[in-house]
Amino acid sequence: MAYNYITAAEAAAMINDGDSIGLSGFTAPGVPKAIPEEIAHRAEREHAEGRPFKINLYTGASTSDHCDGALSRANAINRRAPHQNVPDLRKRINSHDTHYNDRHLSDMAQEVRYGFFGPIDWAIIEAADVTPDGEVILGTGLGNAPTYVKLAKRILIEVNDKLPTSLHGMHDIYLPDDPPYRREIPIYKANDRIGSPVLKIDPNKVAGIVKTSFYDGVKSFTAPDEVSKQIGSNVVSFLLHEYRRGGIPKEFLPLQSGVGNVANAVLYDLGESKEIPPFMMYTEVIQDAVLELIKKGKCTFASTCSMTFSDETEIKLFPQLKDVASKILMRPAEISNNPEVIRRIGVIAMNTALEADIFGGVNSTHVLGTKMMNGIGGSGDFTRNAYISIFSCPSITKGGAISNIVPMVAHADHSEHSVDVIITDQGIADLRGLDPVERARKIIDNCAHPMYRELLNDYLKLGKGGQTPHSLEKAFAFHNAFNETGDMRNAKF
Ligand code: 0RQ
Repeated sequence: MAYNYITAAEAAAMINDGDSIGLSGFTAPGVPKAIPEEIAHRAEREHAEGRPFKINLYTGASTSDHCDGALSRANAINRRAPHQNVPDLRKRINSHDTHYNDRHLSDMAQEVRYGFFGPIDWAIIEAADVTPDGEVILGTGLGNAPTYVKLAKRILIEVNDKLPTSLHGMHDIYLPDDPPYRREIPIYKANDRIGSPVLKIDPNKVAGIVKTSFYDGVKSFTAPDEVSKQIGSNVVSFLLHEYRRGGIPKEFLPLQSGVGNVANAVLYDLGESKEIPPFMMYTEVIQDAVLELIKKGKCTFASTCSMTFSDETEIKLFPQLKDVASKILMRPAEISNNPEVIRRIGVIAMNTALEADIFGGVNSTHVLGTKMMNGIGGSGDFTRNAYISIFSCPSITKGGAISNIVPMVAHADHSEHSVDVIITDQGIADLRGLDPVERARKIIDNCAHPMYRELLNDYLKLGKGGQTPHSLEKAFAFHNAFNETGDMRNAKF
């Protein structure tokens, strides 16, 4: 079939106020870049004329400034799910200009298929290539593209000439049947391929193709600071200790790691360790550090939803993609983050907390309990189902005015029933098998900053018994002290 080649502005002109749009991609990679910006311009013009114009925007994870940034500045997003990390959108969410539904990333596609988010008007996807009979080579991130193209009434495609067609073969596209017909996801090792290398779409639904030319716009990582390095080294000490004592099998187990400086520091140290054997990753995002491990042979395979490589890395890698193509598979988010698979293959999960409490609860999403940061992302998919679930964070933030170890988390994303190990720059608290009071002592002694230990012990003494001896009166004394005086050290018990 001959497609209609159009401009991004022509594509944006087809979108109506109130439309629901599903985008391909996961983090910046794979997310369309030209059409969302034009939708933002369209919204600005409509608003200037006094007309309403907002869309509902569903993705795989966070996007980029081309998308969430531009659309939020134009106040053009009514409803948003399942994850975000762009400051302009965060402001819209916290002021309720945008209704944000923070979902586990593995849940999103199936919940859209179940109809929980209503009909999908448009799928907008980024591709390296598309054939006349509707076979699409996707880009560097998948997200929930297979579900969105299946459900959408119409499809728009950005064919990005920076994406090499040698991406063909690096995708593993698989859509599970929905209950009551779903069978097991047949992944038994991180490198099992189960689906198709191309995304099949109905060419008759394609409303137009826009030609673009963009790298993904991911910035290179700055060298980790001293605190991140210390946390990273503590995580690696924990893994080594577990490995030596036989807590991790001799073949090692697949790793999941979040994004950011600590994740990079951990992967760097793992790469340097002579004792840890080559390992696989079963994760949602791989960054530059994983590519280095793959090149060194330390990481033998990475199953992911997206290759979140910096532009610098993409420019060097794309002409030589074939060298690593057999070591990476990109899968839809509901497979990269699939609870059944994570449990079966024994993934070791490493995620980051904003704050953790003395009993092992973790807050990953809400600053001081109220302001949305990014969302739960994939951390819940992995934490709840992992072989070992590790959370890390610095012991203090903002020069010590905030303790990241608090009496009770001001928002609960991961409960003590799912969290196995907490690690800060101060040390490691292995919580497995411990009761709440034992956990509290270990977290205070090993993870809290020395300047907060006495206060936390004072809090623990307030408890009037019970399995988890909280003082409901004083549980948020740290947060209240920060809100009132700008420093948690002013908490009084
Ligand atoms: O504020 O930017 O003003 O300096 O929060 O803190 O230490 O830079 O943390 O960038 O590693 O992000 C949990 C948000 C950590 C992230 C979170 C302030 C701090 C700073 C950021 P400034 P850091 P990181 C993989 C899995 C959930 C999703 C997830 C996240 C800013 O890891 O979004 O895991 N996780 N996904 O000063 C008040 C506290 C604070 C605090 C830090 N306790 N109270 N402010 N800050 N702790 C990825 C995907 O799912 C795709």
